[in-house]
Amino acid sequence: MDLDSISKHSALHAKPSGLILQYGTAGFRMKAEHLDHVMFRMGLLAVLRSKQTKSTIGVMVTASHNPEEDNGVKLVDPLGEMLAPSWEEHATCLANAEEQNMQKVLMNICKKAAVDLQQAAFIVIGRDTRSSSEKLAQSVIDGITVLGGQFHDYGLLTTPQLHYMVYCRNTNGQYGKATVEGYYQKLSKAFVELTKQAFSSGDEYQSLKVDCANGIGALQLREMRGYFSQGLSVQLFNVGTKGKLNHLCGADFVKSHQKPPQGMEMKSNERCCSFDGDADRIVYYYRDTDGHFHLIDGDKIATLISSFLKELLLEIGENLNLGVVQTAYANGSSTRYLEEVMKVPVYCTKTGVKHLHHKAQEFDIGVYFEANGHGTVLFSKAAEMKIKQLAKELEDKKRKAAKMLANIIDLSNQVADRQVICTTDAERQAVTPPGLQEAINDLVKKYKLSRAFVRPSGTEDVVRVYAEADSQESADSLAHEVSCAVYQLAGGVGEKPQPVSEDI
Ligand code: G16
Repeated sequence: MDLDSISKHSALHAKPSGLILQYGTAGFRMKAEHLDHVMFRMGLLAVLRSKQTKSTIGVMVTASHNPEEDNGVKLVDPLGEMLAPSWEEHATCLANAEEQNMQKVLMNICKKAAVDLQQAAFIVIGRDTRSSSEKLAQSVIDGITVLGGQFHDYGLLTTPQLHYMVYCRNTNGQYGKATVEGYYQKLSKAFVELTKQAFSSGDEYQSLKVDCANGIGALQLREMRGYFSQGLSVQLFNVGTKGKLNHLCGADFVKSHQKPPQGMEMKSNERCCSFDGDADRIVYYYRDTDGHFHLIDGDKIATLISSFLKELLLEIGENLNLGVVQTAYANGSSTRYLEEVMKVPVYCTKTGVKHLHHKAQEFDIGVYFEANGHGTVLFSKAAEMKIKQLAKELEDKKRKAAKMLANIIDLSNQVADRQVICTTDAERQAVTPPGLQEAINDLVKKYKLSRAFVRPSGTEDVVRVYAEADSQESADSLAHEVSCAVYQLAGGVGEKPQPVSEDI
């Protein structure tokens, strides 16, 4: 490691003095103008992680659902999963090191993580459509090259596509081809097969309206739709030509405002959905014939997928264990329905795909979804082999069910000052500031079938307030009261929070 050269280049990406950042729910995020040094340093870190794991590592430049002015970086580990927690700590130390300490911090990471510096390193890079992303991706590349790493810059990609590229490269192409075309082919083939099996002839041709949040999803889906044109007709909205990224549109907007995005016309019973800025969230919705808006968020998606999987498992007669993982944001009714009606075990983890993913890996089939639309289905290697074997051996209806399960495997890309509030119990109980949890408990008692909690966001400088109750009015009122308690007990700084609640 040429430490002098690193220091020289690092000075070209100097850290604003005093700026302290934390590797949060999904990497580093903040105003784009403060991120140059972080990107350079994450280029360095990706090389060390690649050397240590002897595998390809991914770096995604995106701030996902955040406003256009923000940016961020997510690191992707060898099997397409989020960076390991011990390396999140290294990332935080490196991002916060003052210039004069950079060499020492790098050497420390190498020592603690037993990095073999002689080992080769390979990094793949993707970025979203933010105007700041291209330059920030270049800073990542500067960090990679100064440490002698090799790289492939994919340019504009969705986050799930970058996860896919990493996984393909580390499985020698067995999972699929590490190209954008390979991604389209793999997913569309499984989708077209699955829909052929699911519908009998004479079923209506399916169509879907997609709100692309004015982000990268528009570019990729425009290319991809040609691959599944037989199974689905897709109309794109909010494609980035007029509106601002994530502004009045996108999955986060639709979920938190419980209404359609701007820029999309909805007729009754049309199927619609929204992505977020890097297309790793999806929520569906429709209007019924009376004009009422219905949202199918992550909770409902998890329930629908689990019912479908359960039916197929019953059909093939296999007793594979199926579990669902949610976060504290999951609506209580969805949890009750899964546990009591569907008899599926449900687990609650902290917010962040990385936490849910980890838990879901404990099952033969783990369905995980955050209410905001992040999620997928994980199949254990043993379950995957069993299902693929049965798809060859079984006959008639059973064979069809096994084939459908096999297509679902290929379709699910299986590859994660507000700090005054500290939480415990999967972030459902506030430990600090003193008195806050007691205040929330007292407020909750005033409403029927109610629940509420607060937690500091890991991606934005806000405190999130969640509330549910037996009516929209009560939920709104509880959310408002809880946010007032937060405002008072957390010091009364900043803007008074504007809660958004949800009917159950
Ligand atoms: C990221 C994470 C998600 C998390 C979301 C909000 O999403 O990947 O798991 O639910 O942030 O986190 P918080 O409530 O801590 O701000 P994205 O789509 O922004 O990458």
